[in-house]
Amino acid sequence: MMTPTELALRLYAVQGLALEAGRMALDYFGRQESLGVTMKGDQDWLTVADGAVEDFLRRKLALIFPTDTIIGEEGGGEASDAVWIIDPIDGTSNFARGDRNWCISIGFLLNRVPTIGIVFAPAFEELYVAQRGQGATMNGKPITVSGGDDIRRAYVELGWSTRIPAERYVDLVARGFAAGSSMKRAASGALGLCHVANGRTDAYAELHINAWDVAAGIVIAGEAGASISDFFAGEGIAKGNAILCCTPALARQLGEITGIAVTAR
Ligand code: LIP
Repeated sequence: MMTPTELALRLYAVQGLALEAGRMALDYFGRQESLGVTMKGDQDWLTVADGAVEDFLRRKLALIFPTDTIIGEEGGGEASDAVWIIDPIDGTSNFARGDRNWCISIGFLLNRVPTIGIVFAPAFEELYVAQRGQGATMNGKPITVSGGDDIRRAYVELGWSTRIPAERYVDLVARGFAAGSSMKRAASGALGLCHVANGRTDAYAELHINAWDVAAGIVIAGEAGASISDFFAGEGIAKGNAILCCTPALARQLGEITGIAVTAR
């Protein structure tokens, strides 16, 4: 059993690490010519900053919390009852092109339950923080999802990657427009979930996404009042899963449109 103090220590320590990692990433972001951009696959971007920031977070987390395990996008890792799931740069395709929509994402799962979420978007100076049962904040102020309840006024973000056949994505976009919703893609799942949490959008959906993109955002959006599909069911940690995160009032309709099961809170 982890005590409330041990959890509070983790929440406090990792906010500091996220800010430090953010400054490090912002320094790289400012030197676009030396990012050493490569492709891990089609439309799957990588820069030297991803590895450097992940190494920094791993070193610090292992030092402060030696019994916890770590899973990172670049270096992988093992799950355990106390596991950090980190994405050093989420939105790397934006980062590599000088677009500010990227972030550091650090999630903590206790006994497979998403418990702590920290997302820092340094180029926007926006720090999202949440702990299970304690609400969510952005830059220290409480945040909640929008009251969006009408699909014809809904603003929906749909994530995309080459992990899913383009036809399935195009079908989903067509169904969303046919229902009357407005849609966008901004290439960072972690920030996509945070934007549901602070009401900038009414929903985020993606047909397949990885645990490191959502582990933190699921806590933040959940504590802000969102209805969220059960991403960590089955092999979600190891293999990823589909995700739907939305206002409770839109859960039924968006569940039908996306085909992703979500229970309204
Ligand atoms: C990105 C995710 C996004 C997904 C992209 C990519 P990355 O993560 O945040 O939701 O649509 O394809 O996987 O590669 O920037 O860390």
